[in-house]
Order: sequence, then structure tokens, then C-alpha cells
Amino acid sequence: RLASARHCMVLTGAGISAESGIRTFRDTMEGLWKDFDPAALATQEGFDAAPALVTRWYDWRRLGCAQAQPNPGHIALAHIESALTGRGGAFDLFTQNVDGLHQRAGSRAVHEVHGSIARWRCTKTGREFDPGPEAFAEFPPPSPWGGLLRPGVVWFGEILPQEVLDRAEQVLDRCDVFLSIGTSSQVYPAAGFMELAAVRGAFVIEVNPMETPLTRTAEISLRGRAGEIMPRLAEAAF
Ligand code: BV8
Repeated sequence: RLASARHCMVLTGAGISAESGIRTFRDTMEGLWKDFDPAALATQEGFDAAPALVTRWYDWRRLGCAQAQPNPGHIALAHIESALTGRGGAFDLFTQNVDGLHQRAGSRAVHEVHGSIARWRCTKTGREFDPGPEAFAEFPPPSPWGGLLRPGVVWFGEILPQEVLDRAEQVLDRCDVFLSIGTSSQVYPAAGFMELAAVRGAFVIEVNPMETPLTRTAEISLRGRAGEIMPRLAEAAF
């Protein structure tokens, strides 16, 4: 199926970065953050109520993402993209992750549905700010243009980037294979992509060590870790 795909659409979640040492939302928060609920911190309300705490959390995660390395799961997806597009096929990777590891693994057609933790912006002007490799000196970080700096991620209650939603709509209409990798399929609208792909006739494959609420939507659900299954899938297909 994968080898003969005309247009492969992929949705990844935090699970594909787990083997790079980046904790998923579902994992219990340890150490410094054990008393906090990520779903409460990843909101405008959380930021408004405690901007220093929220920006400190994001800056700590941002530095962790920058230190992390792509794992065999990320790398296998980059190989699948090259193999498919090399034979005239099409490939689009939508990720819920904000860690940038797909791009660092060599994936090209990457659409960040929930933004990026590396890109921050001014709360007053909306202008983008590149924090660079060091931690912010103070929290909440002041913006050079007035106001504060916030992470360029999509918080709960915020809409996804329109250009990403538009691209997803186009690809959902064309894809004949849909891969869902390392996501608990609980956060919408991204989780809905898998259901829409199935309804529109794509062959849906799920890769996850556990069942998800959308496992029944998949034709095949491969029970295992992305770092182990994806290289085998790439090997078998190309
Ligand atoms: C929207 C970026 C509306 C930030 C994230 C009430 C109020 C407001 C909104 C809502 C509401 N009720 C419902 C909603 C909608 C809400 C939603 O879906 N909530 C859920 C909880 C019910 N959605 C939203 O708010 C979205 N926006 O709806 O706007 C709107 C509409 C119009 C106008 C205005 C507003 C925006 C959602 C985006 C939130 N931002 N991330 C940040 O990173 O801090 S979500 C974040 O959590 C991740 O991006 C991911 O998408 C999600 C889940 O995280 P995790 O669970 O950690 O990761 P994942 O799901 O991937 O689970 C890990 C999986 O990996 C597991 O299945 C595990 O088994 C597996 N795994 C583990 N190890 C491995 C593995 N798999 C493979 N290999 C391994 N080794």
C-alpha cells in the first residue's frame, strides 16, 4: 500500500518524539513541573494568569527540544518522503509536535498544525522574535516592541494556522494512504484528519504502542514504538 501510494498523508503526535527524550503531554509531568497540568498551562488564560510561569515552562521545553535529536522514527519518515516523491508520488507530513525534529530529520513537506516552540512572538505587535540558543534572561520575557513575548504554539482554544488547515483540506481530498503515528487522537481538529481520510477512502494505518479512540478507524493498527516500526515499514515498502 505504501509502496504504491500516489499521495501519502501523515499525522504525527508527541509519541514520535518520545524516543528522542521529549515527554508527551500524556506522560506524568515530572520534577519541576509535577504540580502543573499542561492543558492548563497551554492556554491564553494560563499565560494571562501566570506569564512568568508559563513562559518559563515553554522556554525550558524549547531548550530541551533544541538539545534533542531526531530518532529512527523521524528519519524513516524522511526516507519514505524521498522514496515516494522520487517516484512521482506526493507526501505531506502534518505534525502536532512543536519540537522541529521532523525538519531536522530531513522531512521537507512538514506542516506544523500546532505551531513551533522555537518561534516566539510579541503579544502587542504579533511580530516574530527568534530567542536564539540561550534561555531567556527574565520571565516573562519583555518584547522589544512593547508587551511580552509568547511561544508561537497553538494553545487550547486557539485556532490552527489557516494555511495549514487549507493544505490539510486539499491533501485529505487527494491522499490514498494516511499514516497516524504516535498520537492519542484526542485533540481536535487535528485528530479529525484520520476520520476524514477514512471517510474519503484513504487506506489508514495507525502506529502506536497503545489503542486510541480512533483505532477502529484504521485498516491496520501496528502496535509498537515508532522508532522500531517506522524503519521496518520504510524498509518493507522501498
Ligand atoms: C480549537 C501545542 C477552537 C501547545 C497543543 C473547550 C475549550 C476550548 C477548546 C476545546 C474545548 N473542548 C474541546 C476543545 C477543542 C480542543 C480539544 O480538542 N481538546 C481536547 C483535549 C478535547 N482543541 C483546541 O483547543 C484546538 N483549537 O479547537 O479551537 C476554536 C475554533 C474557532 C475559533 C476559536 C477557537 C487547539 C488544540 C491545540 C492545543 N495545543 N500543543 C504545546 O505544545 O504546549 S495540543 C498537544 O496535546 C499536542 O500538540 C498534541 O496534539 C496533544 C496531545 O498531546 P500528547 O497526548 O502528549 O501527545 P499525543 O496526543 O501525541 O499522545 C502521545 C501518544 O503517543 C500516545 O497515544 C502514546 O501511546 C503514544 N506513544 C508513546 N510513545 C510512543 C508512542 N507512539 C509511538 N512511538 C512511541 N515510542
